[in-house]
Amino acid sequence: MEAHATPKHSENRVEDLRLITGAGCYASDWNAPGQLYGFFVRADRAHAAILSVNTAAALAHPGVKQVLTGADAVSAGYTKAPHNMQMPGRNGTKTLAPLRPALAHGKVHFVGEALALVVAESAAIARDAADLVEIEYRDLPCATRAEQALAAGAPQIHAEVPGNLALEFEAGDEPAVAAAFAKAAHVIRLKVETTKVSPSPMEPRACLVAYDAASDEYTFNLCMQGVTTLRKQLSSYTQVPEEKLKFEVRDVGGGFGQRTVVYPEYCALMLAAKALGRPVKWTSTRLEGFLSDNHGRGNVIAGALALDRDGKFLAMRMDWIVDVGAYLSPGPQGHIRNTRMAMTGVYRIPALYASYRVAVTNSAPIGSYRGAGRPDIAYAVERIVNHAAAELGIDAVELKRRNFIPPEAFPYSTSTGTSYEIADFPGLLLQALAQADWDGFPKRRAQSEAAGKLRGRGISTVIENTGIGPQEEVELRLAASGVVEVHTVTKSQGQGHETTLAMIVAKTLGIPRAQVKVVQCEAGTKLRGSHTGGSRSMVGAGGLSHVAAEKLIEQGKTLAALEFKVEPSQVTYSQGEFRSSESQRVITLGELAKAGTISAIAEGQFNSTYPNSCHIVEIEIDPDTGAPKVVSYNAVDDCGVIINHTIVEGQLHGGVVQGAGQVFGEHIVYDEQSGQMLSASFMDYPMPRAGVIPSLRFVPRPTPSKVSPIGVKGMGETGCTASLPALVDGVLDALRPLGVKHLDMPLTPSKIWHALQAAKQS
Ligand code: MCN
Repeated sequence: MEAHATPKHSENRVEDLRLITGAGCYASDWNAPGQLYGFFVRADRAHAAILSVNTAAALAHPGVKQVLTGADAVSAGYTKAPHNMQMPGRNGTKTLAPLRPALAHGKVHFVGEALALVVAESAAIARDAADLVEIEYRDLPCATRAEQALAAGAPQIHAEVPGNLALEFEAGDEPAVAAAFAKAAHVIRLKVETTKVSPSPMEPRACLVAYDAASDEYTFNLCMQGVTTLRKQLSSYTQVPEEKLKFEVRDVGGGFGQRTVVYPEYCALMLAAKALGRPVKWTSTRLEGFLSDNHGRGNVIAGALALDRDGKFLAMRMDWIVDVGAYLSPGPQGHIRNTRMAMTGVYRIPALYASYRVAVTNSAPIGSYRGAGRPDIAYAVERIVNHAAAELGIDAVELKRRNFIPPEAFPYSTSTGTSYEIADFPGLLLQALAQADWDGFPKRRAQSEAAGKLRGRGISTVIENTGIGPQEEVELRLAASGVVEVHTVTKSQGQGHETTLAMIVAKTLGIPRAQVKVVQCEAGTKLRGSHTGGSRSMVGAGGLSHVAAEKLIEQGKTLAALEFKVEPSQVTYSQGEFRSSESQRVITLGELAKAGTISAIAEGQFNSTYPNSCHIVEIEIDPDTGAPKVVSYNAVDDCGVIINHTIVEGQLHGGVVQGAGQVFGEHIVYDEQSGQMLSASFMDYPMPRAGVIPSLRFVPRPTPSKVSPIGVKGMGETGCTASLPALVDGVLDALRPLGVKHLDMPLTPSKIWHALQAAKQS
C-alpha cells in the first residue's frame, strides 16, 4: 500500500499543457461534415397548459430544415425519463415519477423547459427561427419551492403526483429516538436549508449527434463524466439499444455531477439527426444552462438533537423536505440516500431517525452536485452540534470530543446501517487545532475588534461515504513500443486522471510515467464500470489500474518464461524488464509485445471508503457593510494513501471554494409569484472569485483504507462537504455575541448587515 504514497510536492499534471494552451477538444469543438444546428424553444413561464404550437412560420424561414415539437417526442415514445428512485416509501409506496417527454407536451412545468427544436443550416438561423414558433398557453399557478408545493391548496403540478409528493420515506428507528428524547436533559432544535445552487461548469453543455442509417447507430460528441451511465440512461429514455449508441469524447470542462446524466435535449437531437439524415449540433448558452441544466442541493431540514446532562448525544431526528424540481432527474436516489449514509456524522449517536418528503416543484430538476447529499447531511449535523454547543454554553471542541466515535470503535456500524471503515477523529482534531493555533484566537479576535471588525472562528469535523460503485473494469494494453495504455470508462472532467492513473501504473510496473498513456472512454469501449462521480475513480479505476499492472507482470512472466525456456516462477520482473538467473537474456516490456499487443483486464467492485476532515476557519466581518472575509482556512484531511499531493490539494481547494460559493453568494432563486428565475446570469448568481479563500493550508493525516487495493479514499468532494459547516459556523461565531443565532445561506453582506441591525434593535 505504502508503495503508492508520494512525496509532498508530487508530479505535475500531464494534461495541463494541452488544457491551458487551448489545445483541448471540448464538446462544441467537434464538427461533422454536413452538420446542421439545433436551437431549443423553451418555456418562458413556470406552469402552463400548451394550447397550440404553430411551427409554420419557423419552417418557412430560409435555411430551416425541421421543427420538432412535443408531439414528435411523444410519437417516438421518448417520454419516460429514467430515474433511479427505487427505495421503498412509507407503507410500501413507490416513487411517483411524472412522464417527461423529450420536448414538453401538453404542459410546461418550469421556466426553460425545452418544448420545440428548430434545426437549420446555421446556429444563427436556428436561433432566429425559434422566435417564429408561436405558442399559445393557458397560465397556471406555480409552486417553485418544496415547502410551498407541499402546502395545503398548492397548485397540482403533475396529475401523476398527487399533492406534489413524489415519495415519502424514512430511515432509522423512530420509537428509539422518541424514547431517547423523552428522557433527555436537553433537546436542541434547528431548521436549516441547503440552498439550491447551479453547478456551473466552465464548459456549457453541448451535443453533436450523427445517425448512420446503414448500421442504425447514433454517434455522440457531448459533455460526459463517463460512458456507461450515460449510455444506459440514453437507451432507457429512447429504447435504442445500448450497442447502437456510440460516444467519442476528449476533454470535459467540469462536471460536478451535472454532466453525468442524460438530458431530454440529447434525445430530441437524436430524432432530428435520424429524420434529416444529417448530424445535428447544439451548444447551450449560459442562460440555457442556468435554466435547464440540473441544479444541486435544495433541502430543508428540521433537526433535533437530544443530549444528557453531561452533553452526551442520545438521539437525533431530522425531517427533510427534498426538492427534486419539476421532474425526477436520472440519479436522485444517490443524493438522497447519501444523507442517510453519514447521518450520525463523526459522532456516536445511539438512536437516529429521519423522515423524507420528496416534492416536485415548478423549477429545474435537481441532480447530484459535488458531494450529492454528503455536504447536506454534514451541514445539517454540524450546524446542529455547533448550535447545541452555543446554546448549552459548552465549548464546541469539547462537545465534539465528548461525542466522537473513538478510534478503537472502528469498523463502526451506525444506527442507519452504515459501516465506517477506519478513522481517527480525535487525532484529526488535535492536529487541526494545532495547525490553526486555536488557542491564539482570543488574541486575534481582540486585534480585529481594535480594528473595528468582528471576528469569528468556525470548525467542522465531517465524514462521508465515497467510492462505492458497480463492477468496474480497467484494461492495460502493452504495445511493441513499450507504451502501456490504461483504458477506463471513467472520464476526468478536470480531476487529473491522465496523471494519477498513469502514476499508479508506472509505479507498479517500475517504468517512467511517460511510458504510460491513459485512454478514457475509448469510442466503442465494451469495458464495464461507472462514471467519474461519487469520488469513486481512484477507489475503482485507480485500484484496478494497480491490479491490472500486477496481472500484466504475471502474464509477462509466463511469456518471458517461454522465451527463456524456464518456468514462470524462475522469472523476475523489475523496472520494465524480465530476467531469469537461469538465462543470460533480458526481455523488456516492449520486446514482449513484439508479436502483438498484450492486454490485461482487472475487474472488481468496491464498497464505500470514508474520508474525513477537520476544517477550521477564521472570518472577519465589517459591521458597517456586513462584508465577510475569510482570513484563514486550515484543513486536515484523511483521504487514505495519497497518490498525488498536488492534485489532492487542488481538489480540496476547488471543493472548499465551491462550498464558499454556496455559503457567501451562489443561490438559485425563483420568483414565487411568476416562477421566473431571478438568478439566471453571473451578474445575479455570484460565483466565488479567486480571493475568497486567500490561503488554504492543507495537511493530510491518512488512515489507509483496506477497501482499496492501493489504500486510497475518494476525496474529490470532501472540500465541499467540510467547508459549508465550517464557513457558516465562522460567520455565526462572529455574530453570536451580538445575539444572532442562526442565518441560512447565502451569507451575503446584505443579509449579515440586516441581521446585525435587527440584533441591535432587539
Ligand atoms: N487522489 C489522490 N489520492 C487520493 C484520492 C484521490 O491522488 N487518496 C486524486 C485522484 O487521483 C484524482 C483526484 O484526486 O486525480 C480525485 O479523485 P477521487 O477522489 O477518486 O474523485 P474522482 O476522480 O472520482 O472525481 C469525482 C469528484 C466529484 S464526485 C466531483 S462532483 C468533482 C470532483 O471530483 N467534480 C470536479 N472534482 C472535480 N474537479 C474538477 N476540476 N472538475 C470537476 O467537475
